[in-house]
Amino acid sequence: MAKSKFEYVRDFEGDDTVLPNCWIVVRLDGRNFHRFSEQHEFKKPNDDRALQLMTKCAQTVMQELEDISIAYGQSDEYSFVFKKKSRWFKRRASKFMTHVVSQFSSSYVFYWKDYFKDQQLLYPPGFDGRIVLYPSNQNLKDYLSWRQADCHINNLYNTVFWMLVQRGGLTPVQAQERLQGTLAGDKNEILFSEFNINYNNEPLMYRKGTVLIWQKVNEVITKKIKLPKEEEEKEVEVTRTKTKVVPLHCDIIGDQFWEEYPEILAEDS
Ligand code: DGT
Ligand code: MG
Ligand code: MG
Ligand code: MG
Ligand code: MG
Repeated sequence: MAKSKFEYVRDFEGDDTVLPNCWIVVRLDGRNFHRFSEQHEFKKPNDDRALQLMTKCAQTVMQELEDISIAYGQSDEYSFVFKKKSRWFKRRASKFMTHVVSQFSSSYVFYWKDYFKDQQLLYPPGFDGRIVLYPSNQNLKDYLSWRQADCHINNLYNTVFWMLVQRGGLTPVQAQERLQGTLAGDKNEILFSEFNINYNNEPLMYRKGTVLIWQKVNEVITKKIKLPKEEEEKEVEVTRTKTKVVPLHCDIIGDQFWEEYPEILAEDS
């Protein structure tokens, strides 16, 4: 087929193929969710509806796109880890990033009403995305540990902060001043001695964030079958194994998680 004289413009497209043999991480984050959470009256410091909607969108991303082996989310962010050996879209960075962010954003709007039953979506939310490559398993584990440590630090701070404001009667400025320079131990102590709260008993989803992994689950379904010698259709129960995306709220900084799920970092992934 003859080429048009315009074809040369293709040469201006840059090559954004990512390095082989590296874990490909795409992290997205809600744009100006400080405002978005205020306008949609998110519960402070943690809104179950908002966190569960984020996780629903992340599950959708894992199911719709190829080669994502694990995801981790907290607050208004989610990270998706693509397999080292993935050949999806010839490993083009822009394809990974844009597919993740657009699938997630449309899901956020699509599933909004399932989670926020009494709260209308007031304007279209947006998410930013970035892509980072990690060449070793240790780098990848450290990346995920960094995000989970961030979740812990922010959640501890926010939990005490909002206790001081909501139950301690402090203004936000006073609460901020009270917490300036305090260490984790001091914050735990304030929660315990002033509000009778043991931080370790706060919900795991708030303290650890959400890990999404693939797991085999048995599903029992009823199937209609017609036996050759019988007139009527018969209902029978059959068990089938399906691979599903399951949410966990567990520690991923220590070794235990990685020993329990060795397939996530397996050499051929
Ligand atoms: P950005 O990401 O630079 O466009 O700006 P923001 O405002 O999204 O900042 P970011 O991502 O550092 O912080 C997340 C914001 O989202 C933060 O203001 C708290 C809010 N947020 C996230 N999850 C919850 C929640 O469950 N409840 C409430 N009340 N706020 C939340
Ligand atoms: Mg930010
Ligand atoms: Mg944000
Ligand atoms: Mg954020
Ligand atoms: Mg196309």
